[in-house]
Amino acid sequence: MTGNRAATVVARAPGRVKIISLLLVLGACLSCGDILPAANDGASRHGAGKNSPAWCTTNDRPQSNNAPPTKLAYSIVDRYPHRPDAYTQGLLFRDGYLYESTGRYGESNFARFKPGSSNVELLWQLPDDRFGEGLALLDDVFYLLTWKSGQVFRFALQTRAGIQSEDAQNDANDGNPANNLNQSQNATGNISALAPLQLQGEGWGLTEDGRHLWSSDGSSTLSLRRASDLQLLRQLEVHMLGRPTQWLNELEWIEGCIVANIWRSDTLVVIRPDTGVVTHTLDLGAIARRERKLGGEATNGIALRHDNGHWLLTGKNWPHIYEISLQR
Ligand SMILES: [Ca+2]
Repeated sequence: MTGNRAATVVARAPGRVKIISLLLVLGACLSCGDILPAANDGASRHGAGKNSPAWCTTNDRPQSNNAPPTKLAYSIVDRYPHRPDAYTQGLLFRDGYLYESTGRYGESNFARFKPGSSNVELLWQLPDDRFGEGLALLDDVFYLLTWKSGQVFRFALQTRAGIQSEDAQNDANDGNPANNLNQSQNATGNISALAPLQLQGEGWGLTEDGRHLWSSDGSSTLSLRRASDLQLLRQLEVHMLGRPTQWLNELEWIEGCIVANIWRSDTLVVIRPDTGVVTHTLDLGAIARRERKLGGEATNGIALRHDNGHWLLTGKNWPHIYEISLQR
């Protein structure tokens, strides 16, 4: 229940019921704690208005955890060029730009470009012994996972010329300016390297809920992490039809729900962040088969286009990025 809906219930309740309801609402809020996802926080950048319910938690499907997920239909709105040498691992949209992290040893990089433009700005080339993975942007800091090294690169995004958050500035000056990066140690455009962080285990996909980071490691478990030090706050077991959903890869937080690629599958899954239940699936097979004929590999790469609510989807070495609109 969102804050607005709770307030509406209280406002409509008479006398003693109103007091009891108010206490229940207050109790629920006190138990919210620090680790609940900010389901509707951040509003526009997360694709939902403030206090609007998460669509995967208000579905019209049966409430049983074993109920089959609802299949999402979509229409293709547009198709854009995608650099075919990009072994896509992470994709996100911010202020008109797509940001992309890519993998493979000796080829991993971090780039940005505008949808529809073939003019790609290479922001950072990762060291040859680092295999790039998922990418997220939280509070104007990019987090870029690596596969097996545990190293998590960070970059500050200066949203206005000369302005950078105090934390990011302090971090950049702490004597460890991401010195494993083999490109210029200074800012590239309005991106500057921060000290990297470290996490245990493999890094696959990454996203953020407006408050914390969510990471995948190829298993059926997602990890909620504090952004400042990647400390594990909670683990979420993802399941569909009562069975664990393995190989969770690239992630995207969309309107209070987590959308994930499944490695070596053309199916996207929509996950409730409170229960781990897969509520919806989206079959990208028709698009993926077309891209594989053109040299593409696995489906990977999900970005919410915040300015119109569409999804931007691609895959490893796909020649195209697709903008789709859900039919729901
Ligand atoms: Ca993403």
